[in-house]
Amino acid sequence: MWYDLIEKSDPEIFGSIKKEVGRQRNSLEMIPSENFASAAVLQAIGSALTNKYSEGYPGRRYYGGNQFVDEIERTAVARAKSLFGVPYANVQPYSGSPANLEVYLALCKPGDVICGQSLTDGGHLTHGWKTSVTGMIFKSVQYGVGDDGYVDIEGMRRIILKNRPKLVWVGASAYTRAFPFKEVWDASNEVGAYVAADIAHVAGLIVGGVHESPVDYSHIITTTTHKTLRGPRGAIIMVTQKGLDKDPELPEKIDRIVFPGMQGGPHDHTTAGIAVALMEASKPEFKEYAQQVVKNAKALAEGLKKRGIKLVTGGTDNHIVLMDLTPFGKGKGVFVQDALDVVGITVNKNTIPNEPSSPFYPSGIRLGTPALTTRGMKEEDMVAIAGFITDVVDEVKANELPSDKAGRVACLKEFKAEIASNPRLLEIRGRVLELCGRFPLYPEITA
Ligand code: DSN
Repeated sequence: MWYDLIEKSDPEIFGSIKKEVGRQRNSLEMIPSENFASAAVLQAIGSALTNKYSEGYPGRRYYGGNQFVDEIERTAVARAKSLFGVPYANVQPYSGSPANLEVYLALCKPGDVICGQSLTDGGHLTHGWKTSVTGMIFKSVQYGVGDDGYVDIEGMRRIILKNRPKLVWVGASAYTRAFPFKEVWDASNEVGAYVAADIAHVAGLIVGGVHESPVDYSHIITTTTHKTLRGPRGAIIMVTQKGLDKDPELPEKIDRIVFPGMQGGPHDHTTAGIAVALMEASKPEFKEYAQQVVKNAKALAEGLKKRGIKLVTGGTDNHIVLMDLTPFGKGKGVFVQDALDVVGITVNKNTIPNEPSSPFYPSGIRLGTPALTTRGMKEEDMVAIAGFITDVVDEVKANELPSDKAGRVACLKEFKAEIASNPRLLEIRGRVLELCGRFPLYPEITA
């Protein structure tokens, strides 16, 4: 048993871990940024490496005793360089948001103009959204999507040419189509901007050859390591050959800003987990996995459409499907997310382009297939899941949000209490449990 020591020493925390492992096993994890790291990755991040301090870089640390940590970090860096085809990688960023901030601080000064895809059009907070520090300390201009849900290429070009940003981001968190790497690169080159591709969502798909790589269309690439890449929570910053050609000092600038600029000691246990995940991602089985993630997303999209659900862009090229619930009214995402929770389908409510409601009460639901594909599910399972989801939507779509804040809070409280014992939802819960039972998760963990 994996958690036998915690069980003895701290039954309270053991109980919570056990319940969470059970939740992961008995529900359908469809948040597209989540995945199930392998048991080998879990062992690496649960190792005694967590005890070490290693400020600095391999061969030049501030503390002694780093000979084995050096081996691990050198291996992780070499694997990242080889897997993504880049000349430089830093594996120390604590996670995606600090990695992106490190890129800004390496290249820009406060007040510089920066550009990225708007959060409400699927972009990420750290690409200059107003409530992120990146939108507060830099002058952020944002591009978005057109009425068809695809990035508005002409609009993006106009914004870049007019505002002449220092740094342009390409990449997003709720976008179901291929990222326009070349188009952003071409526009940015016209004004001499640095291009940073944030591939956090699609890194595993790139490795698997089912999404284009930005290696020829960016100076810098950032990624988290825990989404489609299926590693531990962490991040990597890479510099491409194009980046080195533009600025040979980029690697040094990034190294210096990661440490000592923004971070202290790297999380060596995470570095080991990243190294293990990168090794796993280099295997032929991982390519099959990535291909299946996209096949599953397409099957899910088709299944939902057949049952009358509208999708942003009408489908998907990647691992994400974005349901547009506006045909049933505005702000329905919150009801559907809560009802899906009752049946054991874990998703997140999400804004849709031209959102008629608000980010907290949005009109969309974001779905993803990376975690279900790791469990071994295939297209026919996605079709079944599309049926569960549409049954849930049908059950709750008539609920209306009051327009005032206090009314909304009371309405949602009442709604949650009602759905917990809704017979139709409980019947669907039974079908979800039966499906989960056919795809065991973490047989290595006996807790
Ligand atoms: N929170 C991540 C996501 O869900 O897409 C992005 O950082």
